[in-house]
Amino acid sequence: MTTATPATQNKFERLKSEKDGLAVKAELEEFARIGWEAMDETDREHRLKWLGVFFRPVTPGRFMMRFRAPSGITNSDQLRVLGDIIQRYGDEGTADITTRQSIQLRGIRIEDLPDIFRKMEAVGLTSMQSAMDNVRNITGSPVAGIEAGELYDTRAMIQELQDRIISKGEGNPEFSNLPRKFNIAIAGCRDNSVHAEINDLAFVPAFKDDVFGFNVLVGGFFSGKRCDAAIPMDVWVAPEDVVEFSLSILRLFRDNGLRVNRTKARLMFLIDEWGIEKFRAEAQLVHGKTLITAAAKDEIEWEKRDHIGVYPQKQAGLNYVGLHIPVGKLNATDFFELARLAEVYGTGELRFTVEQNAIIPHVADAKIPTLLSEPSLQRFQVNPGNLTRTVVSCTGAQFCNFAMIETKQYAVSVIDAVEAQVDVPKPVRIHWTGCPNSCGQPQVADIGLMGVKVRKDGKMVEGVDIFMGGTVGKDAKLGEKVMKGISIAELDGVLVGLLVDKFGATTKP
Ligand code: SRM
Ligand code: SF4
Repeated sequence: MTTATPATQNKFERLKSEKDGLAVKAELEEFARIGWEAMDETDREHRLKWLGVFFRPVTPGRFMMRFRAPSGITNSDQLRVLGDIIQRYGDEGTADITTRQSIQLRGIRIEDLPDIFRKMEAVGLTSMQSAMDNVRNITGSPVAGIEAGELYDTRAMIQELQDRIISKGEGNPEFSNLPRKFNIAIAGCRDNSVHAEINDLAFVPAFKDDVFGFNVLVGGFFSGKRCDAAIPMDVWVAPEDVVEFSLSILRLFRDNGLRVNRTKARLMFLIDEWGIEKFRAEAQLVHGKTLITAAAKDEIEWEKRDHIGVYPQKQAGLNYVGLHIPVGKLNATDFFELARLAEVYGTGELRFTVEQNAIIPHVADAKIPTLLSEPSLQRFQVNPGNLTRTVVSCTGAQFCNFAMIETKQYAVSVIDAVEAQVDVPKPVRIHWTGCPNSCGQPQVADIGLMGVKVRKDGKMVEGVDIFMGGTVGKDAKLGEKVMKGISIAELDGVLVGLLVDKFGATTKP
């Protein structure tokens, strides 16, 4: 492992070498007994994140928990446990669907953690290794296994990969000390509903000599300092080798990734240092077998879809129903309601999307009209406006101390204001992110909004820089900054102008 010498170690490398993050799992009862204020600061603010538990400087004493949902898949038993966990915290108990198809809960008290972990285990929920220098939730098509046009059902391989990386939720020291976070996406559909190009490791469907498999992309990432789309590795992997190949890349990154400067520790910097040919050759050595060169083209041919609405499944007589969850926000009652809907109308399964929405699969044709008449579908709509349906937003200032601005509330109020002024002929994907870390992925949006402070009339106010030109799916490309320092007060007018000029919108009388 290329570990910096102690003198040059950054703070995070030092804290990892002093004590593995996973070690705090055995100390949960003790933390619950002594309370958050008495805890060792490094355990509280950093190592707990190896269990998916985040100290929030904005709400001290009220922790956030990030769960894993491989391919975004969950079920009604898990939803009830999630609702149950936050119900006891009243208004402070809230939740968000994330831009990696998982769930975050808020309001958590340290004294409840042992009980929460027991409840999670009983329904197969895990939050292990969902933060810090670990592999994050693995994204997959939210309609895997049910989509008529899919090329490969990736659910089992994504679950197996997660199980191997975190030892089925036990926590796995083999992958608990990566140089930095690591994102993996596996696409089995033609529309790239996983944002392959912004992951450190991505698999996109491709036929090699008429055999189905995946072309591999590596090094995609966003950070405050640099954003890059993943680049082709010139490797094609058969489906049965995806899990082992991914583990080989993780071992390669773990043992060779740069660890001195944290802002240069993502996989792309190792690729920069080595060049892609050497990276490929070293990966082959770790993997222990000859890598196959990439297929000439991949099968990502469709425009991105949002899955909102009612769609027939490949299983005759069944449908999946995509519900719009405004900016991904849920409370305890919402979890219970989604669990009920999933059980009454489907099989109890519910899936999350990277657009922070939810899908109920397996709804029989005959049940569709009654489902659509459910009162909760007034809020979780199947046919929202062309702007509302595609809004994505990161956490923002309400809970994130990196944020330059509030995001989720503006995402709703500004889009409401814009939708009142224009008719937009087709969905325009607008993504909000509170700071350059880009958790809300403004660079993959039609219009991306990144929070900044703006000087107006001698005062600093909240505002955004505007990105445009991001495309996902076929010919994916990252968007670029086109306008700077637009205050929130003037934003709806600026967006109306852009929508009319660039997206064929017409102003309402
Ligand atoms: Fe993120 C840090 C929230 C997806 C890039 N991200 C954070 C922290 C943990 C910062 C903090 O401690 O406050 C945020 C927690 C705020 C909170 O209380 O919720 C945070 N990131 C999120 C989520 C919840 C945004 C959302 O509203 O959905 C997403 C959780 C995904 C998940 O389920 O695991 C989230 N973050 C992303 C993505 C998008 C993606 O993965 O597709 C990115 C860009 C892609 C990437 O990572 O390359 C992203 N987050 C970052 C970065 C910049 C990474 C870097 O290399 O510098 C940071 C800062 C860091 O890690 O030091 C960060
Ligand atoms: Fe926080 Fe910035 Fe990420 Fe938004 S983009 S969640 S403000 S770190």
